[in-house]
Amino acid sequence: RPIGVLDSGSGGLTVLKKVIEKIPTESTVFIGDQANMPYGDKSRDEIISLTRDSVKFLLSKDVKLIIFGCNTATAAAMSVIQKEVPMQIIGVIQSGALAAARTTATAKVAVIATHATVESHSYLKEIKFRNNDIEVKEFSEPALAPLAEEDPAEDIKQQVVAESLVPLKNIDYDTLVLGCTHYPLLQKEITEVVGKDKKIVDPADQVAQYTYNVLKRDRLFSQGPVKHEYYTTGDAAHFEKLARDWMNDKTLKVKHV
Ligand code: DGN
Repeated sequence: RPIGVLDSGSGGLTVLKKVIEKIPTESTVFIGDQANMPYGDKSRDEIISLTRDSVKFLLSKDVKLIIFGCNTATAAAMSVIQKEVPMQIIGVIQSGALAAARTTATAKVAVIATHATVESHSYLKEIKFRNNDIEVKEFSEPALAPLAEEDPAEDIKQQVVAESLVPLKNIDYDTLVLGCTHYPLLQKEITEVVGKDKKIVDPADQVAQYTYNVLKRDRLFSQGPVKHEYYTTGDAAHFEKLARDWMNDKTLKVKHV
């Protein structure tokens, strides 16, 4: 049985890629809810209801485990939806918080995320839960997920990222958490703006490790042929181009649902 991964869009691919690299023997089903993207500016109830629809889709594909490859869905919907399904849901925020707490040497962490994730203060709470001495500053970046999704020309990406990250200039931190799964798609531009001296945490690395641990603990490893399926509620051609580039697979097919 496959592992299911959901997101509001292509950001979840950054999680999926790390999971496949870590556990190449597993089949996966990915659903991006591009038709309703971005989630970051929606109400908690709306995010829960949209995430529930994607979970139902993944259940119809007989998944054995579900990864919320979306910080916004993890913050708003994971605790509610976990009660409704029989298998474990793995979110991205606990993993990101753990990685951040381990990475910072100065106990000063900055988090960039969607509005909904910042409003929930999930990163602040989860990082402080691990080490209360760490100072956490959260910044909402409404322009960045749509930017990654649209994937415009390089100069436009650089300009929007530079403008969005101006508030980071005035604070003291050594570790930056990419608190939205779309942001690793812009990691090159983000690194250029914040400087190479900052440590950048992509929660997906820890998510992949944690997923491996859960499969091992619950004896859920698969044997046999591996298949990766991709679905979107939006424009399949646009998503297919982005997914082929990011996943490095020129034959990858995306279906509309
Ligand atoms: N990729 C999602 C996240 O990690 O929060 C949200 C992107 C969005 O819908 N704005």
